[in-house]
Amino acid sequence: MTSMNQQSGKNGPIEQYDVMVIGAGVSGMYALHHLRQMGLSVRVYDGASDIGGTWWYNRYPGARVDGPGSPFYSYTFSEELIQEWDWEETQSEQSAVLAYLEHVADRFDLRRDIQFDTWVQDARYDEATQRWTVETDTGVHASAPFLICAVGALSTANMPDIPGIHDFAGECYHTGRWPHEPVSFEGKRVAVIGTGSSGIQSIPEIAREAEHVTVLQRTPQYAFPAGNRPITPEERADARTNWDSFVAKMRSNFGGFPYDNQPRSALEDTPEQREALYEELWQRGSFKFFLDLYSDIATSEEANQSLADFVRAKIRKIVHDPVTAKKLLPDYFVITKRPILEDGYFETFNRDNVSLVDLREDPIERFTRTSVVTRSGEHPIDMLVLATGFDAISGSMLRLNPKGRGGMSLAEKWKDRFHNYLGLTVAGFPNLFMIHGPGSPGVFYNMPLGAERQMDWIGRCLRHLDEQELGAIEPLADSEEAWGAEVSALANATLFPRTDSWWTGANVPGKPRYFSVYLGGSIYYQRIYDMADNGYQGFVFEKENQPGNAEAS
Ligand code: NA7
Repeated sequence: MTSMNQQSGKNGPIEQYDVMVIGAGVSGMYALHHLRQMGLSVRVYDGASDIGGTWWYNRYPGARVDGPGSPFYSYTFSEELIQEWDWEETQSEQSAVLAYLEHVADRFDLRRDIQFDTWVQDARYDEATQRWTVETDTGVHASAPFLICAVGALSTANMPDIPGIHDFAGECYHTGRWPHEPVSFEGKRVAVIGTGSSGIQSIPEIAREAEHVTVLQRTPQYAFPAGNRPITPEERADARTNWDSFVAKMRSNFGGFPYDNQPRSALEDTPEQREALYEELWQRGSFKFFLDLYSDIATSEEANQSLADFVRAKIRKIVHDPVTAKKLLPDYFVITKRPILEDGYFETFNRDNVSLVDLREDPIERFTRTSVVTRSGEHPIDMLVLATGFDAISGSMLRLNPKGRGGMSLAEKWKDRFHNYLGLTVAGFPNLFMIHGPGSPGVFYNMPLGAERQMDWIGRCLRHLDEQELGAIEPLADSEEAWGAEVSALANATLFPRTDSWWTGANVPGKPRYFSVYLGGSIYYQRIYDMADNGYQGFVFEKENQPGNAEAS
């Protein structure tokens, strides 16, 4: 393989690398480290001013890990990291996660190969040279045989298109693009659109300070107690002493955390026993709620109903005003939208300075310079918070919109479905790899660990190409079709596709509507390694610099 040097192109010098990585978040940082360890020259580009990706952007008040949490939401590639990093809480706040990532960047001297404040505007494959070239908004022109897209599953902000929204003259912030300067809510009338994780985490924080908060809710949500607590010295010592066995468990367990799933069906228990379990889990809180639940909550309507009823009863009990409580009651299958962890969200509606607008009966008509107007009337506001989420999973790949063989754009290829093979590669886009893209377990798995495991596979694939003197790899169209069928078959065995969510693309108008995450959990990693062991089954290779000389595998 080549190393970094420069060649001249018609627009000036072209930097040459072995691999270019787009994105310096959790995935891109590990990609850089791993590729460097392989002895490759790597350049990483990121539009942000520092590392962290989603954790760099999402600094809204109340932002926390809302998965199974610390210390297992972390890298596993270096044991030193667990030995030297003190996680303080189970649901770490954004600043703590970012501090950890900064520590990783320092420890492995990552920043020297990352170009920040640099947006990749164009990425295209050249069939003759078997190389990708990128052009950036800072005038960089660079080329490498391989392009790794670590662009993030939750990084392209979803901006609502509401009449007059650009006329609003007050402060306006999207939770996924929160300013770095402190935002004061004091004495302000704030409207919040959106009640997903970001809205539900930030609304109680905003309400503590603001003069008034108007929550504009399109879909009521099931939310569960976060149960955040300090990590005890014993837990920390246990994680450090037994790190290897924790990692082994993380790698074998379904979701990538060292916790076993409850194997029992809800229907094996009496209603009283179910109620007792739900109450116990509710009191304890945390994402472990979902792991310790019955095995069929996401597959059996009856099991699902029992938990949905339990949470609805809790909401009715917590919220004093019955009219508000009724508006807050969700009516879809519980956990078929991303489960949310909350800390005082429902209680917030008992405050005098918080009101709820149910957009399903009272939709937003428009914004003016000073207000939001819903069907029932005008709400004067000083600040608008858009907690409206992301064009998730596929959105950032489409924003990059790489051009593959014959100049075909990814947007063209993905207009009806996010065709891919193994959630890693795309036919017509040789030598391009995705981390946490559609077709992978991505957001249904411990994301730092998932990124490591996908990247290790990619590294092994690059080594294979080098050893075999192969110039390009891409999947066959048939392989993509079979993989797509496998993704859908797994999803269709559950209740997930039956609810509108960002998992199904329903939150973004015009987006292909299907459940694009691979629901096999850790089985996925076995599947992709089996494919590699079987001679990269389903892929086609080209010899170095001999385009068109394809060898099916
Ligand atoms: P989510 O979970 O996608 O939530 C976005 C919220 O914004 C949700 O309540 C949406 O309602 C609402 N929304 C989106 N567009 C509109 C418009 N146009 N009008 C009214 N309401 C709207 O994003 P989050 O940032 O909260 O969380 C994303 C993930 O980050 C989270 O799941 C964790 O994994 C971490 P809807 O439900 O679509 O009706």
